[in-house]
Amino acid sequence: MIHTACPLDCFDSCSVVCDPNYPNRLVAGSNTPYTNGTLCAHLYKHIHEAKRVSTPMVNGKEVTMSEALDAVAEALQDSWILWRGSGNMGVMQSVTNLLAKRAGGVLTRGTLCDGAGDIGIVEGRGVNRLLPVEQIAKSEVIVVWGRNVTVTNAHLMPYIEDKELIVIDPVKTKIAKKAKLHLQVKPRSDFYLAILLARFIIMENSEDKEWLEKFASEYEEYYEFTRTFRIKAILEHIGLSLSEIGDLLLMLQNKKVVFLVGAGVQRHEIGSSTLRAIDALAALLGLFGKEGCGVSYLSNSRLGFDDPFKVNIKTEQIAITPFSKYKTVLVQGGNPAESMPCTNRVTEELKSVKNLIYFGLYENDTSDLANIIIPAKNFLEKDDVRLSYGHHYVQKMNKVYDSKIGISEYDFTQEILKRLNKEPIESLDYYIDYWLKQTVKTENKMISPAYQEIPYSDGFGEKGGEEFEFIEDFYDDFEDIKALRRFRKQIGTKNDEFWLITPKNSKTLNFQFERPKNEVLLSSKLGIKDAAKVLVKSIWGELELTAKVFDDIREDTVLINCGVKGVNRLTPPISSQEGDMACYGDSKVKIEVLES
Ligand SMILES: Nc1nc2c(c(=O)[nH]1)N[C@H]1C(S)=C(S)[C@@H](COP(=O)(O)OP(=O)(O)OC[C@H]3O[C@@H](n4cnc5c(=O)[nH]c(N)nc54)[C@H](O)[C@@H]3O)O[C@H]1N2
Ligand SMILES: Nc1nc2c(c(=O)[nH]1)N[C@H]1C(S)=C(S)[C@@H](COP(=O)(O)OP(=O)(O)OC[C@H]3O[C@@H](n4cnc5c(=O)[nH]c(N)nc54)[C@H](O)[C@@H]3O)O[C@H]1N2
Ligand code: SF4
Ligand SMILES: [Mo]
Repeated sequence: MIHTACPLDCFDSCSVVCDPNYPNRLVAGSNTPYTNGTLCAHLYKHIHEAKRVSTPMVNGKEVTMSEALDAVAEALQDSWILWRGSGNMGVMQSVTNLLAKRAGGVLTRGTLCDGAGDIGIVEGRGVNRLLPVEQIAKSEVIVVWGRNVTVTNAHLMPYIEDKELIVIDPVKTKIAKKAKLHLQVKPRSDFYLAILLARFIIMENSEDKEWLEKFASEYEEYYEFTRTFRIKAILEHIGLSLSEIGDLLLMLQNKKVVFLVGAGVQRHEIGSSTLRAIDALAALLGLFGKEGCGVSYLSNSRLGFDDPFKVNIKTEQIAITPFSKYKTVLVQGGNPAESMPCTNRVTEELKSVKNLIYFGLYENDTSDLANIIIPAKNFLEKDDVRLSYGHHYVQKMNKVYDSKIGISEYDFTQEILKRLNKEPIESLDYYIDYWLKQTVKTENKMISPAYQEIPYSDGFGEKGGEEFEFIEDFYDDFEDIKALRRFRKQIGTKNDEFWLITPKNSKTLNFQFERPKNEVLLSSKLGIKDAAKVLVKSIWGELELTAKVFDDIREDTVLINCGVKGVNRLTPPISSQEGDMACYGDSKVKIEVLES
């Protein structure tokens, strides 16, 4: 049997085994205990259903791989930028950083995913350490905050099902229906909710003074900061009642509490402050460094590793990559023409570049625009190492079979460097070993060097011993931006606009596989009939969709699934205040009924 791991962008990073005689029959492995005997349908679709690009193409003509690589080498003599998506989460994807370094390329910085939250955590705690699943399992109360666990993180369910569940989400998700308390908060208001909760905890004298004196002694100054926000204004802004807040506070007291925070709370300009305020709340309750307590977010999977692919070269912010500044754009493992915010801007820019190279596994909206297409190898056809943002196991991804289709990222890098007469990089084994030798080995498993059984038990900062740092200043001018005011002037007032949320769904993995139906989900209170044709408009673009009445959502919010074709025409071309992160949640929309 050959061991590998699921390469898809997912909290669970499942362990996979393959019988080389039946190489496409994938079975759950045991290199991480969380895989627990089951793989999901995404992996099946990845290998069996998604239409693969198999032939290299240059300017619409089928060519050999060698000819296509010649064309790439030629194109990289112009100014160029590498834009990498998250189609495959193996570490070897980043080997192309070395190509950028040696061949004069530019990289992107930041993420489309979790970067605002990550920086908010780092500012408060000094380092974003993963809360081990074992600690989540030991908790008594779980607050699921903007994380759709049953859909995006299903392998965690057995660890939390028996706990007292609180869910904070604008949607009554499947897990919200199981919860003891569901706070159906307004989108983009979690920062304010966390501030209010912090203030009430101190007003009621229920903060953990003993722990705070030792590890977060500036909590009284933080209390003063929370007092600069008006309670009444916040309650209105978050769309919750005082009694709901009271219920939540009661459930959090003197219990082992874990906050399971997802990417959903931080897809905003202010996303870093949101995570920092949630962390501050956890600190007031003394939830760090203790068994069965903590805040779990998407961790930095490379923490503690010396990264052989780290380079120090020019970068552009990923969410607003200015493609047209470059003659050549190399897209690897991603689909910016759909996944980036503000699709109208992105496609216009991608169309304007001289050479758009797509290096990927499937046909997608970006490959449709590209003039050079390089087929990639899939994860069964190459060696790699899988880290995880959801657990601390490290997995070697062993090649299962050779294939004539495509080229690996490692070979791509070497072949282009050769064509450009640049110094070759080290061997593939060198890099794989470089990662693996840094892991900690226990009971036939490999663990990240950053693993700590109970993170922050010695305090904060990279080495411990430091205090938690509370947020001291904050600004939020969303309602005041010029573009939003102009939009309101053009097409109506504040009262008929809705928050747009675009969360993940069970059918698709980001913009891959079966695309969700072209629907916008909205409350029956809007009076729009099921199946009506509607035009959804934001400052940045518009999209025709079918209305689907959905009473599990707030009436001031509409939902379009991530993966719906064109959804990002509606999202803004901005980067978060900190963390260089895309702000998919910073969009308000109007709905025009075209045909009911
Ligand atoms: N099936 C499936 N699984 C996936 C993916 C997928 O596409 N499909 N994608 C993977 C990737 S790349 C990632 S980053 C993770 C992300 O997984 P999650 O962290 O679960 O993120 P989202 O699905 O974006 O949002 C989670 C929840 O946040 C809610 N939400 C939206 N806006 C707000 C808000 O302002 N406040 C609050 N409190 N809640 C809000 C949504 O309704 C949703 O229920 O999932 C991974 N797993
Ligand atoms: N509106 C809205 N937009 C979003 C989000 C949202 O919640 N709402 N979520 C954002 C998030 S969290 C993320 S992570 C991004 C994801 O954004 P992207 O990574 O750009 O999107 P994917 O659709 O996952 O594209 C992955 C591509 O990788 C390619 N691929 C797969 N395996 C390999 C391989 O081994 N090698 C190579 N070279 N290519 C491979 C496939 O061809 C596939 O098309 O989307 C973001 N966009
Ligand atoms: S749950 Fe996630 S890691 Fe596991 S097989 Fe499915 S996509 Fe892959
Ligand atoms: Mo993501």
